[in-house]
Amino acid sequence: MILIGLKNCLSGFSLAFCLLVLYLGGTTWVQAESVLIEKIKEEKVEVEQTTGKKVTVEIKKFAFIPEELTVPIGTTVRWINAEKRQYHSVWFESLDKEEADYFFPDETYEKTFTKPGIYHYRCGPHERMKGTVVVTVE
Ligand SMILES: [Cu+2]
Repeated sequence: MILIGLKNCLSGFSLAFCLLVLYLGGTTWVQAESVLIEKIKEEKVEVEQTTGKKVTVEIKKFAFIPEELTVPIGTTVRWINAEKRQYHSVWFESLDKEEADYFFPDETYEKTFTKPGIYHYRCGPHERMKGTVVVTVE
């Protein structure tokens, strides 16, 4: 294939020019292939989303337990308010400008993480209550 291209090309141009053209053509093909591979990976990630597991974070004595959590992509995190009387919220300030709704003892809040990253959150009414969810690709 390359030899045929080289032969055709050589009929009118210098060898160096022809090799350059063939090289650039090859590079473009490699780039197209890597884009395709990325696309396949993305599709795989979508499949994983539907098979996501659930992880629970407890809210007790004005703290998120565990405070930091690492989960694979597609996981649904469920916060349960385990206080006796106190309401709280789970507010991802960088994702939502509007403060999240409060939830009361024995109530839950859920969020499914579909993109890898480090997600910091806090409780709306209690600024000192902070937590982090780290979402990994696998
Ligand atoms: Cu709170």
